[in-house]
Amino acid sequence: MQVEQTFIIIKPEAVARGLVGEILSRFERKGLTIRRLAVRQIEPELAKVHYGHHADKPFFGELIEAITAGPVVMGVLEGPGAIAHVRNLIGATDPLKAAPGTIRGDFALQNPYNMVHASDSPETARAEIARFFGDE
Ligand code: 3AN
Repeated sequence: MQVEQTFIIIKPEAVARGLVGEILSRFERKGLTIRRLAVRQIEPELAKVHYGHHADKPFFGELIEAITAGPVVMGVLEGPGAIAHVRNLIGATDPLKAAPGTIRGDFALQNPYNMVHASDSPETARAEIARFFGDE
């Protein structure tokens, strides 16, 4: 399997609830390697670029507010098939549909507070790593 890098954001609600260690530990236990990790406050301008594909949705404002509500922990995880493995570990977008045992299934009740963002394709992963870590 192809070794890949994927980009994650542990969202403000997860940081506020003290779940950073729990979430990172699930990725590490799976066998993924943490290549980059940073605590950051995402500015609204950057959030709007990150979620640009949702700009026309009724929940866009709420989504930007949620992701900028406080510090996040963002990172790059690496491993064979990392993009799909991380999507499996976080679960479905809607916490109501996310299976128990996944991060969203275990810790989230409703959108936009679904705890974690993760890239959904190699193209998105490359773009998001460049967007958030490109200047380092
Ligand atoms: P994912 O994060 O699983 O890739 P996307 O890209 O469809 O899913 O959605 C981006 C973010 O938008 C989700 N993480 C979630 O926080 C939020 N979101 C998606 N659908 C809704 C909704 N119906 N109401 C509020 N927020 C939503």
